[in-house]
Amino acid sequence: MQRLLVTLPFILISLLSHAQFELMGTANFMSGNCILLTPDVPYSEGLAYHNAKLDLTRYFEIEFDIFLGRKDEGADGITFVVHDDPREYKAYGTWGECMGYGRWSPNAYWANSITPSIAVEFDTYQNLQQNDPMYDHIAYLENGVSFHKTHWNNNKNDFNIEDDFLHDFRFSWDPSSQTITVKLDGMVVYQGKRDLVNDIFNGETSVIWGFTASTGKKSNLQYFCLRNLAYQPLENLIQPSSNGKAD
Ligand SMILES: [Ca+2]
Ligand SMILES: [Ca+2]
Repeated sequence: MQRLLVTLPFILISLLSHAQFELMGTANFMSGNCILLTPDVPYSEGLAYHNAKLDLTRYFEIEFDIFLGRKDEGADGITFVVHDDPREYKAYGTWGECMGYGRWSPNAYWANSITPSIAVEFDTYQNLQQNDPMYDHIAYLENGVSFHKTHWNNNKNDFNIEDDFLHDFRFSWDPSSQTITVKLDGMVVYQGKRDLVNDIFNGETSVIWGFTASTGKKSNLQYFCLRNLAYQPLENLIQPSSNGKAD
């Protein structure tokens, strides 16, 4: 039995595939290893959850391409969500400005929203009720609250992500420092420290993850494309022996 020498920065646990996603609403499989969230049709809502839960006790990095549309005047955007909602793979939030994730008012507890949860929204339409700026932006959200006090727009008042391009999205979680890092096209768009297991998920370490999106009066084609899910190097990883069993 020999130990595997880890030379790559990450061990790829899985190359993602279509079949690993559970779809709701307008979500549908597309060609090119992509999953449709909403067509360019008003009042659509689509969600896609990976069927294997994330383990928050371990480092991970998730990488996708996201597409937010080709009309600068479209709506509403996509969220990446990590949740432990009791509805599990049937959990969804309010359509339109809440992007299938949140609720229109923080105090509207009766309204559909995904909670307990964290999310990152890629917001392409200004909704004053959610404190949106006039330009496209990215914001960190918790427990189904779409309202946000801060956002990221690369300090550009013409920031636009409905530009007919795929955008490289990465989300990483480091449990040792309790740090969330979100990147878009190589730029850090959110970084924060949070004890996710205790402060959000009430001690639960195994959580569901995926994407939500919606349209409202205005719309856009919105989808994501599969790339990688990677875990940290495993120094003690044991290579299976020739009979397929590890010892
Ligand atoms: Ca825009
Ligand atoms: Ca919005």
